[in-house]
Amino acid sequence: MSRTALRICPLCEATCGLSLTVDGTAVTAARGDRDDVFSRGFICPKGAAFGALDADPDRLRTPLVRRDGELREATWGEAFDAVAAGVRPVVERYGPHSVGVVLGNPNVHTVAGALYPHLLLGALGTHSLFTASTLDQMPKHVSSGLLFGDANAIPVPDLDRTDHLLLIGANPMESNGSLCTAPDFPGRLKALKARGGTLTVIDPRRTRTAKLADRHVAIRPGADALLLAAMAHVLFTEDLVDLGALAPHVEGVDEVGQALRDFTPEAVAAACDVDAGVPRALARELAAAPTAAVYGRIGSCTVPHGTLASWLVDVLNILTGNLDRPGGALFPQAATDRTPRPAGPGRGFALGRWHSRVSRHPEAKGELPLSALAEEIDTATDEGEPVRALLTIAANPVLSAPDGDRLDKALASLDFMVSVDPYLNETSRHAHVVLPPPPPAQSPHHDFALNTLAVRNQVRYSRPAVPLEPGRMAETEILARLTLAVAGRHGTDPAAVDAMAVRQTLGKAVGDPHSPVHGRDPGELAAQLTGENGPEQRLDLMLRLGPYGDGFGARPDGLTLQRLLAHPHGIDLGPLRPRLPRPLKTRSGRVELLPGPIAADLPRLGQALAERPAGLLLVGRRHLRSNNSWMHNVPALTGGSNRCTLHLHPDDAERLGVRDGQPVRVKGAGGEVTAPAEVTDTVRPGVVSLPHGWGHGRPGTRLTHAATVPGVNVNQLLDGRTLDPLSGNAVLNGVPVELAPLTDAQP
Ligand SMILES: Nc1nc2c(c(=O)[nH]1)N[C@H]1C(S)=C(S)[C@@H](COP(=O)(O)OP(=O)(O)OC[C@H]3O[C@@H](n4cnc5c(=O)[nH]c(N)nc54)[C@H](O)[C@@H]3O)O[C@H]1N2
Ligand SMILES: Nc1nc2c(c(=O)[nH]1)N[C@H]1C(S)=C(S)[C@@H](COP(=O)(O)OP(=O)(O)OC[C@H]3O[C@@H](n4cnc5c(=O)[nH]c(N)nc54)[C@H](O)[C@@H]3O)O[C@H]1N2
Ligand code: SF4
Ligand SMILES: [Mo]
Repeated sequence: MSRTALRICPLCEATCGLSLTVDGTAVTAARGDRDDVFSRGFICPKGAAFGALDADPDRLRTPLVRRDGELREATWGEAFDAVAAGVRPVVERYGPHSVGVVLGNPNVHTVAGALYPHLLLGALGTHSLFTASTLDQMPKHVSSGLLFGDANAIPVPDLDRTDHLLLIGANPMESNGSLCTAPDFPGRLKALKARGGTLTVIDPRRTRTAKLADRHVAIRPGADALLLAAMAHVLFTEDLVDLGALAPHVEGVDEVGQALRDFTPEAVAAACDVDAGVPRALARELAAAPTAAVYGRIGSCTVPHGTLASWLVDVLNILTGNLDRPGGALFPQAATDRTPRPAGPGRGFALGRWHSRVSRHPEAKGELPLSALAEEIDTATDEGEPVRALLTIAANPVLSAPDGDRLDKALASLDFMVSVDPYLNETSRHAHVVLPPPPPAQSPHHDFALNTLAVRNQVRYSRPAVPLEPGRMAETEILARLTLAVAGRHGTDPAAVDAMAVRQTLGKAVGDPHSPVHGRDPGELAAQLTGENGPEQRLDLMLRLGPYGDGFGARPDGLTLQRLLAHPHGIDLGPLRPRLPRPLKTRSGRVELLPGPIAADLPRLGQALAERPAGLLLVGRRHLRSNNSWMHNVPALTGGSNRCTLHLHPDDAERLGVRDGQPVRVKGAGGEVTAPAEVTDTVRPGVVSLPHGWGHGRPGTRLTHAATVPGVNVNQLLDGRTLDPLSGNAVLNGVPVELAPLTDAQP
């Protein structure tokens, strides 16, 4: 007897609603949910493989604990005993910063990852926090922090209404979008064109997205900040600056014009390797469009000037009056956001409140660069203790961060390591304790993080599609128990963690004059929470205190968990709306268009005007049937065009004597790898491309299928020393490399 269960897809940022066919406890099919208020039936091949991914026989079913050097199956009780016994002595002997925490990408796709890491970090009190954000979007957080006073206030392009989209270093036809949650991004791009809108794509590769574009600019990698600065320059010199309704909320416009005066189209042309007419035309088109949105992603962030490029994206949106207006770039308002406060000055955003121990990298948003994790473990200094114990949660930095070989050795040297991960992979193989979460069908889903980046305000919640298998533990409970174990409260009922979170939130809310529950009794409010367990009660709490919530009776028709459960396909909360000045938390209460740290970094960009890289530059790429490092174990998602090959342009292939399919040795600052060449004119001359997340098959891993098509780890070419200084983000694109073709006989 099969049944249908609805489940939001957790596999990428698009958050599509799926309709799963469940036979017993197995998911036998996944289709797009046509009634989903946001995704309307869209699904991609990864979502369609939900059942195979869920049932992957290599998923761990029980915790593993290292005994006599070997990872062995253990009970949950034994595993948490081992965690407490491993972490506490390190904290007590060397202090809290000697315990590192690594949070990986899937934390933005799980309920557990949204509700517990901050509590875990609070319990530990460590400054040694490293996340996938510094391999990804930290430059955007820093630019938002500086411009708007809130690192999480990230404007998203109004995809469904804009007349003109300028897309920089993003390939949503493969990635399905990022920092812009939009199920069926491809369909939304096609709709933009169908309604007469225009699409411009800036990318060194002619991607599937670039093929859709009205104009494709194949820029030299790493040069976007220069191109965007020249565009802003043109807006000033051609009198095209028009802030419109934004004007009263923005300060520093003239100062930006002054600061960018050297970045003329002629001055940037050679470094970008584009004609000076290009930035001029792009700026004029942007200014002339009735509405327009500038949007930058991975290719604009993971480069040496990532924060400046991210800042310039919003500067262009602001100078053309497109920030915070329909059809431009707006701030979403998610159902679990805090109740918006009245406008006014805030606390602002600070960088560098502490520094990494070895290379003195400044923290950003409470994080240190993931590129610096290996040295924080393997290098002694007089400054304090190295990281001696590590907790990795949903992260595989051995493949996703620079210089995996060094990190691999560093992890092997730790006193103690815990991984919360469903797989024994390149990273978790070093753990002393592995705590496996259940497969997605057995987990609840709500997009706490991604709804704050969605192109339409909406709210959806899925309860687990399948009950927890015997012997499994919900990931929410795993993280609650982990929090207690590292805090020295091992053995306490994990419900205490949720109860504490509820008490804290309510305590603040009742004391806040702007809260709908101001002055009420927290105990009485807590007793009203519904939900089957602590995490559901916390969701209920956030919904009820949020911008659409019932305010515990203050707005009787408002949102509650019960109301959401009555709408299994979700509740549409309408298109994005202008919200300024309320999201601003700068000290001035306005958008600070030329923040000090940005102004101080501009001379470095000035130096880049003279750069003319002579050799080859490496960029990455993504494939629709892959996701970072962990989906290569599902046969349906590998093979075909999803292979770890080195793309290079026919001109470069000819010059270097490389044949299609021939193995090529690629050398970078951090090491070398060998991959088969794929000669293609989709990369521009002077650029080669390798995808990331490959390089499987190290001993001690359990990824049976992935090990048969291992690919190579592109991040071995990086040494981790090249960062965007403001954000600490790794430079993963525009990396200088050398190629040497191998004869088939050479290894
Ligand atoms: N060269 C290069 N490197 C890159 C990038 C690039 O473009 N180029 N991209 C970077 C980006 S944007 C990112 S976000 C990072 C990603 O890098 P990571 O954050 O390391 O993420 P993944 O590689 O996706 O690994 C995710 C881990 O989570 C585990 N996992 C999967 N589902 C769950 C779950 O439900 N719960 C738990 N606890 N664990 C789970 C997987 O088994 C895997 O070990 O990679 C970065 N690395
Ligand atoms: N199928 C699939 N979907 C994914 C993922 C995945 O691995 N696979 N990962 C998810 C994650 S974690 C993220 S963060 C998002 C990322 O989502 P996107 O940002 O859309 O990621 P990419 O597809 O890597 O697109 C980045 C583009 O930048 C280009 N590029 C490289 N260097 C430069 C440069 O210097 N300048 C410019 N202008 N362009 C450059 C590359 O050629 C590439 O086409 O995707 C998410 N979705
Ligand atoms: S686009 Fe992303 S969210 Fe949608 S089905 Fe594919 S993997 Fe899942
Ligand atoms: Mo990412």
